[in-house]
Amino acid sequence: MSPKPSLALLLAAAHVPIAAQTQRPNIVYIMTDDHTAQMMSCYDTRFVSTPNLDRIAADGVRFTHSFVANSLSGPSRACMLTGKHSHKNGFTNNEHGIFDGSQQTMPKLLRAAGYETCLIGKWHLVSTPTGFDHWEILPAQGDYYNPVFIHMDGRHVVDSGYVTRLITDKAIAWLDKHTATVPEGSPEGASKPFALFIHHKACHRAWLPDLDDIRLYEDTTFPLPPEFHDDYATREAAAKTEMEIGKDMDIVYDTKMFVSHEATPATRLSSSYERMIGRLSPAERKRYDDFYVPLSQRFYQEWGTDYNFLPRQSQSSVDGSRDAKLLEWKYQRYMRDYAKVVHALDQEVGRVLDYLEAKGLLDNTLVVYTSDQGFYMGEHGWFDKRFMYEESLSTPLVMRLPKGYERRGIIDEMVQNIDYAPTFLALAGAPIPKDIQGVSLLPLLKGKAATKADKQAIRNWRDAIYYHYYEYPAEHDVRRHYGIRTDRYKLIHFYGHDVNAWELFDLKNDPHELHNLYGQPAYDKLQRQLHRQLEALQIQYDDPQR
Ligand code: SGN
Ligand code: CA
Repeated sequence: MSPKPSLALLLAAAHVPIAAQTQRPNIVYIMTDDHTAQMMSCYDTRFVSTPNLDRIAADGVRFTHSFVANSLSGPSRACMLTGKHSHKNGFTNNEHGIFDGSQQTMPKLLRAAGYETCLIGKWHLVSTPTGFDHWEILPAQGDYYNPVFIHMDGRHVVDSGYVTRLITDKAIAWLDKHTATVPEGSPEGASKPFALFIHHKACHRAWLPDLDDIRLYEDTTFPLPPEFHDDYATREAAAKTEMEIGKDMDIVYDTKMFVSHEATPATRLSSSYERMIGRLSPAERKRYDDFYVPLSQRFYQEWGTDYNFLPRQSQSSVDGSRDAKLLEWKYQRYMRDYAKVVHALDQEVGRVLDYLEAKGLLDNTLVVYTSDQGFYMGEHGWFDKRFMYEESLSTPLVMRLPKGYERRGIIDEMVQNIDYAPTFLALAGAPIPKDIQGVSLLPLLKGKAATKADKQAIRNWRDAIYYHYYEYPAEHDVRRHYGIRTDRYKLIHFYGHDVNAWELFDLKNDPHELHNLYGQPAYDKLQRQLHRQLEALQIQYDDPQR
C-alpha cells in the first residue's frame, strides 16, 4: 500500500514553490454590485464620503484605468471566475445564461493549490456554485430586507436584517471558523491560506437603505454631472435606450414615492416595490414609512397624481420648466438613496478590515475591493450601465497588498476583470493555465521587489482593452456592441437588430464622449488604425463576432 502523500508533496506537485508554502497570502475579494467610482471618495470627492474604502486605497493601491469586459452582473462574475472573455466562458448575458460550472475556474484552481475557498452573497450565475469549500448565496438578485440565503444543502433560509450587514456577518463567521481550525500536520503551521469572496447586493437598483441610514444625505443637494442634459446627437444607440432618469426611472419603484396601495397611482413596477418593502416587519415598516410616506405625500401634492414618466424631451427641457424641475428632483432622490446604500457598504468593509487587523491577518492578506461594473449617476441623463462609455466600462479597483508587495498609490496601467483570476493564481504560487485570457497584475504590485521579468511585463503592458456586450433585446434597450479602448481613443460598433453604427471618441478632448468622430475625414487614418487594432484583439481573444 502506498503511503498517503503529505500536503507539502501535493503542493509541490501543484508547482507551488516550497518557500512560498509557509506563508502564502490570503485573499479577501469584496465585489459589490453596481458601485461606481464616482460614488467612492478616493476616486471622486463630489458626492459621498467613503472613509473605509479610501483606507484600502491609502494603505495600498488604486487603479485609475480599471475596466470590465461586459458591463453586466452575471457576465462580469463569469469573467472574474474564469479569467476569460464572455464568448469563452459562455455566460454572455443575464437573460439566457446558465454558467457552466464544470469548466475550469479560478476558485477550483486555488483549491487544488491548497487554498480554502468561500463565497458569500450575490452569485447570479443560475447554476450551483462550484469550486468553493463553503458557500451561501442570495437567489438571483436577492433582497435588501430580511433576505433569503440559499445554503449548500439546498435550504432557503430567511435571515433577519439588512443584506449588507448580513453578508458581512456571514463572511466574518466563516473566517472565525476557518482560522480556528488547523488541519493536523499542516505544513503552514496554521490553517490553510484562504480565498474569501464577499459579493454584496448593494448598491443595485432599487437602492433600498438600511433603516438606520434612511435619513442620511437628505440635506445634500448633489451637483449635476456636466453631461446630464445630453441630447444624444450623433450617437444612435444612446438615443434609443431606456435608462433615462426622466423618462425611464419609475416614480414608485425607484424614487419610492408610495403612500399606500390605495392612495398611490400604480406604475409598471409598483407591485415589485410593494413586494420589496413588504419584507419588512411591521415595526421596521413603520420606520420606513415614517420617512418615505410624508415625502411621497408632499410629492403627489406638488406634482399631481397623474404623474407617470417624463417625455424624452425632458432631457433638454428649458431651465425652470416643470419637466426640468421634476427631472432634477428625481436625480436628487436617486443620488440620496444610492448614497445611503453606499454608506452601509463602506461601514461593513471597514468591519472586515478591522476584523482582519484584530486577528493579525491583515498583513498577509490581499484585500481587493471592486464592483461588477460601473454605473451612471446622471451622466448622459442616465442610471444603469451596459454601455462601453467610460462610467460603466470602468469599475472601481483598490487593493491592500500583502507583505512583500510594496507598490503604493496610483496604478494607471489598463487592467480588466479577466485579470483577477491569473493574479490570484500567481499570488498562490499556482500555475496559470494557458487558456486564461487575462494577465497577472502581480508585476504591477511588487514595487521595489519587481524582478527583471516584472519590469519587462510592465514595459510590455497591454495598450488596449477589448469589450463585448450582448444583452439585447432586454431591459433598458442597450444595443449589442463591441469595441476597443486605448489610452486615448475608443472605437465601438453597435450591431444587430435595428442598428449598425460605429462610434469613435477622443477621450482626451472629449472625456464625456459627446462627439462621435466616426467617418470624419480628419480622423480617417486614426480610424483605420483603430479598426486594425480592434481586429487584432478579436483574433487574439478568438471572438468569432467580427
Ligand atoms: C434588474 C434591474 C435592471 C438592471 C438588471 C441587471 N431591474 O433587472 O435595472 O439593469 O437587473 O443588473 S429591476 O427592476 O429588477 O430592478 S445586474 O447588475 O444584475 O446585471
Ligand atoms: Ca451589477
